[in-house]
Amino acid sequence: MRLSRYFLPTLKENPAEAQIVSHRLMLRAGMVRQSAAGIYSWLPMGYKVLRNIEQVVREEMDAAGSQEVLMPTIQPAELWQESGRYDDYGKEMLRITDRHDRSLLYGPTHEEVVTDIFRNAVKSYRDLPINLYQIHWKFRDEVRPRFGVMRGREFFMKDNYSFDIDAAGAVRSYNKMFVAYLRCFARLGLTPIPMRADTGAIGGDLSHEFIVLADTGESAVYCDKSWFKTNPLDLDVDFESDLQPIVDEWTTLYAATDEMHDAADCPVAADQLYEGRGIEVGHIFYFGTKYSTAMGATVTDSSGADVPVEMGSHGIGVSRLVGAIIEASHDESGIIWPESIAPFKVGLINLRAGDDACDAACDKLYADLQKAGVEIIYDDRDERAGVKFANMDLIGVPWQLAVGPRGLKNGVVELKRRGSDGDKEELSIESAIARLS
Ligand code: P5A
Repeated sequence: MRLSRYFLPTLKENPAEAQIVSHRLMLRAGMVRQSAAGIYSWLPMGYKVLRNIEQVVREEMDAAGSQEVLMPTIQPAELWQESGRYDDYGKEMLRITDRHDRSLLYGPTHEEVVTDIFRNAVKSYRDLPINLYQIHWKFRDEVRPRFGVMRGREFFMKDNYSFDIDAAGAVRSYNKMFVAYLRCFARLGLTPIPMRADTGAIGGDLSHEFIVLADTGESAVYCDKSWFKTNPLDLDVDFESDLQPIVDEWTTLYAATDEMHDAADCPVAADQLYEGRGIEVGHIFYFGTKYSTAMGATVTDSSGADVPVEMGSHGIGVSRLVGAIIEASHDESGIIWPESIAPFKVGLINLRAGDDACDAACDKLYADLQKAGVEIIYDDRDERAGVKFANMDLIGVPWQLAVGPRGLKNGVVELKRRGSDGDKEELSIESAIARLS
């Protein structure tokens, strides 16, 4: 992509409405624009990052054996009346009346819709377990939408739903999601802390939030200091094996949310306690038969008896992750994207656009790297070098490749890794192509 033609409305000044760094940088880097309170449009570069994160999440859900579906954003009120949540959900639910006076709502979550699909289609324990997920928009009329996409009203969520014949199966499904989340967040360059959590409006009595440490986060974190020394994640997991030991290893350090920590039988000893703040990027729930009993989602078990199906649900805040990753990875000049989700891997900077030698070298680098399948943004604009470097720093492209007349005289271009304290390497055009391909 040539920057001269790319729709990237960057801002020089810090927008006054943005209180935290990720919100500031997302606006300044031209990633999103607010349409109404807590409702955002995603511009080309922001959308590219959102899609890249979505893809990592999708790959991990698929690896864990879940199947992707797409459910409607608009749901009938009847399903929520059946589950008993229509009144409970309160003002966070956006309620809609259609022209026939039927009550609808914009889904804040999809337990009811998926349970309805299940009860109409599955009748026998032989068809279980089933795991279904979608990556889709939700709407929650938050009292105080804030921090940009971090607490939006309309937001993008991955939501997975598991169906099992018994509690043991449901725990296996829970563990698969637990481990899939660890892998997912590790691929996104994050270290998540799984914390025992309150189940709130979703229900049930087993749940874990996955928290990323950030001073601006809205969640309190209590955990054992030794947690930070451990990194037991083996990315080569066989999802069919017993995952309980991995889950145990990640949950024995008493990490907990504040309510859970206060209620714990053996809270972390004062001298070992880390107290901080973080962002909740995922939340998994096991709620047994709460929805299946209320909505009559039963299957026959091996003895021929009808039993309500055991369920869980598992969410990842995909749009929130964009903000969380920026909170975890930035410096005073801008964003530092992990390579796994960067909108472009290479930023090519023509230090003297209009100079024949510079233009020719850049054209070759641009064409050859594109041919090699490298996502590249080429700053071909007639701008000062300082402006171009500042722009590349702001938008966070992992590799910056600068081409100038002085270097070219010696047959070299300059390669810099974003976030590497300015270490630059000079290399020939051919070796730059080989290195980045
Ligand atoms: C799990 C999947 C659920 O809704 N039902 C389906 C369950 N869980 S949750 O914890 O309420 O939400 C899952 C994740 O969504 C993100 N999230 C938000 N992101 C941006 N803005 C919001 N207002 C918002 N609310 C929730 C969080 O990452 C949360 O963990």
